[in-house]
Amino acid sequence: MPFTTYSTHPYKDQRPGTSGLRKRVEVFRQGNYLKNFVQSVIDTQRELVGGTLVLGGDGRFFNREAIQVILKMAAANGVARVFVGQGGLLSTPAASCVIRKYAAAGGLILSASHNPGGPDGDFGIKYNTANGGPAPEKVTEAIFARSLEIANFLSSNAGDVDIDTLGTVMLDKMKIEIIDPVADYAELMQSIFDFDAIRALLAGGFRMRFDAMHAVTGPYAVRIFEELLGAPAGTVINGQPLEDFGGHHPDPNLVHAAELVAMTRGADGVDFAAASDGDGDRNMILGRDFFVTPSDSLAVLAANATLIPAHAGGIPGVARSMPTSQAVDRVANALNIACFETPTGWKFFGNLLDDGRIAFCGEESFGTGSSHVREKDGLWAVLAWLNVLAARSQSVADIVNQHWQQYGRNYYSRHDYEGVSTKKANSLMDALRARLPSLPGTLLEGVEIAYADDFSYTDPIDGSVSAKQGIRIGFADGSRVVFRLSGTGTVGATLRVYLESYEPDPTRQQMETQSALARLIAAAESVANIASTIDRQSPDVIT
Ligand code: VG1
Ligand code: CO
Repeated sequence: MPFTTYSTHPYKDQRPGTSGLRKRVEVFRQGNYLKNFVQSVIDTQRELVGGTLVLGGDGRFFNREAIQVILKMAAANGVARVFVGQGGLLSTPAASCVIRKYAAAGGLILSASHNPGGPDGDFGIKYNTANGGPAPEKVTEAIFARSLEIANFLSSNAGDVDIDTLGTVMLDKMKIEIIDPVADYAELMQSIFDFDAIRALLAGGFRMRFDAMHAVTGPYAVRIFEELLGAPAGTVINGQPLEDFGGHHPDPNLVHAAELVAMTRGADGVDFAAASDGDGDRNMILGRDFFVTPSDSLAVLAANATLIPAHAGGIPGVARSMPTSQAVDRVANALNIACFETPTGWKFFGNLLDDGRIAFCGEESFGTGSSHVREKDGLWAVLAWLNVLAARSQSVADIVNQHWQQYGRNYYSRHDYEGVSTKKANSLMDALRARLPSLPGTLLEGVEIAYADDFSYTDPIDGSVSAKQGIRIGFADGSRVVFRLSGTGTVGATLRVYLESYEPDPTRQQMETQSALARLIAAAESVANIASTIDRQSPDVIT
């Protein structure tokens, strides 16, 4: 017998959320938790049998162990070939690139994204389909349903595989190709951007830093920025992937990338700085003394798309997740191209990208990307900005300020209340839902509510409907407050309150964001009674 069967324990709480299955490491290590998920994927995604699987992760604690488990299960289940990133590494966008390039049936990506790692941190796994994108809801629902009923799984008795040496090895009858995790991705980037122009920019005294946050993008950034584009050694900081990310949150925002932000301050500040998250799909963009919000970043890149060689002929359309600011809508309107509003989560962009309706898309949560892969892509966003900066020979601040003058500024902020009791968070949302029909036409903090709804999305390509995606309250002056609960947290519930106002007048575009949004912050409190319902006086994180 080439393999053994074991009994499994179905875990009823493992429904994959916004972005795959995410739990504490200790949960993944208990019993057959990981194996149950993997067998459920193989049982429901039958194209894997006799097909090709892509496998890699962000290098966090348990990554290497999980890869060995998955390889043995893939072999016993009849997967024909697996591409594994050397050392078990593949960033999320690179995995998407490799799935597409080698026409794999799908991929398993090991990451809990920006959540902390280490033995006491989080682990995660997600399945991407043949288009390179996150599994759509009908696939994740099928995997979940299967996980509740499976009684056994298949695993080879073979020993561990050396995943650190490039080349081909066999595991029973399955072929394993250990690939350079960077090569295919770097080649794709060179086919999109003007590397010569960026090389000239970096050779001309322009100073940049990239913070890999001890996560997966380190090797990618060193190869692309320092080796291919000639940036000086030291341009990439925290470039060594570590199992616990050096004890930090690999989350590229103003709080967790404070060291990088400090490098952009004052007369000695660098011209450009950027950071990426655990699995390399998020990005933060900074200029000297300047933070570009992710919503503005998407709008600016869309407005400047034709400066990027791959998009010189223009883009067909753009998309943003519902809570993302409407800055990009104004650009789409001016360019007379399509603009789609989708639920939170990259999977909702997949059909629009596959169908050629959009080329750029983004989320307020530091996610930006394009049609080159089916995941958001941190380094793509950084290269897109470098390409625009090289073509325009202006500072980051000048480019964004000019953008606001032309299109108006969408002041934007997200307030997160973390680790809230699930019961209280649900009761806040339920109470709001109950009030929705009575809100339109009433005044809140002196401004009339134009509409109030629970966002529902009908996919224009396959007609699938995703309901209850977050509560939108829109005001007559174009401002908005959005309420939704996170689908990626691992402790209690996280309430996210998204605030946005529009300012067309250039003389009022230089306010501090929280002051500019003060009226909306008060409106959010008065409509949802946040403080009393969830027992919190102020948000835990403001971005
Ligand atoms: C968060 C973000 C969402 C993003 C998701 C996955 O989800 O808000 O925009 O798509 O994380 O990001 P939630 O449900 O917690 O709000 V990540 O970088 O997996 O990769
Ligand atoms: Co991520």
